[in-house]
Amino acid sequence: MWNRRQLLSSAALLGGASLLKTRAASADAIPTTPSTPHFDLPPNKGPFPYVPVETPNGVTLPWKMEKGVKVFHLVAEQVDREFAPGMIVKCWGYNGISPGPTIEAVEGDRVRFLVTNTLPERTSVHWHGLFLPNGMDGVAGLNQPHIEPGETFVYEYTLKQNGTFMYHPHSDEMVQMALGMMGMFIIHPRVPENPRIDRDFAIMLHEWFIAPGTARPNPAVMTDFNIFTFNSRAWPGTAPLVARTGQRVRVRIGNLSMDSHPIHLHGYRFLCVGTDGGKIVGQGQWPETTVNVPVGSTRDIEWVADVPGDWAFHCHKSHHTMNPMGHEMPVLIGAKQGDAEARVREVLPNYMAMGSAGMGGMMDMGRPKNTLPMMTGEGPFGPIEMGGMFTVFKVRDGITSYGDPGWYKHPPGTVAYKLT
Ligand SMILES: [Cu+2]
Repeated sequence: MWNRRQLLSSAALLGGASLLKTRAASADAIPTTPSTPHFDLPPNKGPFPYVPVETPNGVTLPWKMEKGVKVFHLVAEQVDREFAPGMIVKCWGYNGISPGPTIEAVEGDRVRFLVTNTLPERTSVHWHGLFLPNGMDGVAGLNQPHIEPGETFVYEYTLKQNGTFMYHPHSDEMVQMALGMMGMFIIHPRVPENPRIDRDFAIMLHEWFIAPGTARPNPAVMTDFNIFTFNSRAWPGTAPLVARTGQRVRVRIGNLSMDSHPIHLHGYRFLCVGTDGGKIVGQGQWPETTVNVPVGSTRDIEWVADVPGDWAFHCHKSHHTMNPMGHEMPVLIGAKQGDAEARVREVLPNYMAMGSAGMGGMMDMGRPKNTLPMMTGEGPFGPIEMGGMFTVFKVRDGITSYGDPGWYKHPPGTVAYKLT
């Protein structure tokens, strides 16, 4: 198997483009079809005493009531997750999906989680940010025995707070989280919120290293990741966030990756209204256009969608809106490359010299199978040249469905134009 250094040094040698030609053999066959999430309970039926949270590209965990207790079933298992068309990743997750289904409940609920482990190694579940009895906190070895393969453990406690929290393993945590085991845990307040939230989204951030041409994330990589995701989907695989003009929107963002992610919304300012430490009230809320979500934290942001359009929503670290590329290559911006490209092509027919005038035109230079283009996505005006942690907040007047409404149709005279 090619290691990262071999890929990168060959990239540097050939001005960067050769890594895209590298065939990396993987011990794991690349899956061809993604699995669909499965549950042993039917979907929860409303009406609920809250507006249900929407997990873009994800699902909500069903439950059933048993003598006043909300009973959930989480199955820790291996899953094939499509990050975007053309790339399926061999992850670990819960109930057929990574991130695991979003857990939704109400402050004061008594909740019981059956956790079944079908992984090849032991696991546990930690409930990040929750107030609970020490023996329910899920740190294997410290608070409970590990859940061995084939075993089912029971966690039960009463929800004593509201807000945005998370769940993840605390047993071989480094490997299991690198492979995608994590999920959001939303607790609604007992008293309905005022003003009411119309659109409530949950997004789990994550970053991965998946060598070009392979399908298994590499848990040993600590800093130089090459795939960045919202709910384990990378642009152009990320679903848009859709709202009707005038609606109050909240996005709950969780981060269990190895880096902070400054998440930016175009066209608006929002208020930071909560963390995994709880709600921020009144004067404590502050306006931003970018919210930094530190590792091991959640952030809730809220605003009123009063301006129609297609507004970009993305991580502001520019490499986090890219799909796989090598990072240790010489800079060729402004370099005179002469006939180098033609000469290299004599031995590597598909070689393309790395941009002397930038990389914008190099959207798709060909690549190993199961690997996304570095910058991609086609918009109404041409290539969008993005990847990774990028999606579009779509606001429309008078819509009656939250399905993708397509591209925004700009009123005449409101689009930047070429001077003639
Ligand atoms: Cu980021």
